[in-house]
Amino acid sequence: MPSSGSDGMFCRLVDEEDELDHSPDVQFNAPLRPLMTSGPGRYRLATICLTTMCGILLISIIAISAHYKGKAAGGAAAQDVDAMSATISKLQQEKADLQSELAARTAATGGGRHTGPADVTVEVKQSGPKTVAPTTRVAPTPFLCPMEWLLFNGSCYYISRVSRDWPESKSFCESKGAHLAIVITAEEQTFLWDQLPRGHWNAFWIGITDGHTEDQWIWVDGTPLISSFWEEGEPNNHIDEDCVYIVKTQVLERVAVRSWYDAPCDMYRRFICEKEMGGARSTALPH
Ligand SMILES: [Ca+2]
Ligand SMILES: [Ca+2]
Repeated sequence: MPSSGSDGMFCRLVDEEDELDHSPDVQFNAPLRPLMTSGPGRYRLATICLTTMCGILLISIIAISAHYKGKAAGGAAAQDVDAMSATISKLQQEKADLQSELAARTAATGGGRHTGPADVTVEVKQSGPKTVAPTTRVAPTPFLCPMEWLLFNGSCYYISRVSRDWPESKSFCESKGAHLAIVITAEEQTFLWDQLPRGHWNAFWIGITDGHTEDQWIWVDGTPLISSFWEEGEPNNHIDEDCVYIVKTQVLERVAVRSWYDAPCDMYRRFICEKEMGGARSTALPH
């Protein structure tokens, strides 16, 4: 039988199969063979079509996914670039700030030759009003003595290395803003005695004299002698002796509170200067 159109072929195939089931006839076997062989081909075609469509669909899905994935990745990368740019800008600003601070410190310290107080000044300028004022930090300490001066009970003492007569010793102390030592208490006397070196006849002028009226001892600040630390037999004005020194010899039995001697004022001896931290005393007796 001729075959034209798939619907006709399918209907005919069903009818002929029905006929074969109910009245088998060898005459129908020949025309049926081509129809039986054409069936699987049609399914194959449909399968190919579906497979192709699935393939296209799969490719489309993959392409779309890749597109959006790339887009998302691009967005993340853009965010990373923005963050890095912000970080770079911040670091550049910090670098500029540090360079400005370094320049200010260099200018304040005179090209970096000095440190200390100048650094404090820079810190105050940059920290604003909450920072402690520089005057608070650099205020002089009330009980500091000059170098080579000894501190005791609010006074600074200087023991000379050179020898002078009494007037020259007095002038030297005054040139230092001090005076020849005025010894009031046994503690002060003992302190000074302990600082003096021992020697054959180590003698040190202090600030008292009876040069104006014999045997009336007056300190260089104009106050009279009240407590004294004379050696036994002193003062004796033996050879017109109007000035006083402390003697410390090699004899260990000698003690601080018996160590004063009156002696001629033109003798060259070492001397002791004293400077009160409060500057209370002044020299009142020129000699
Ligand atoms: Ca005398
Ligand atoms: Ca004497």
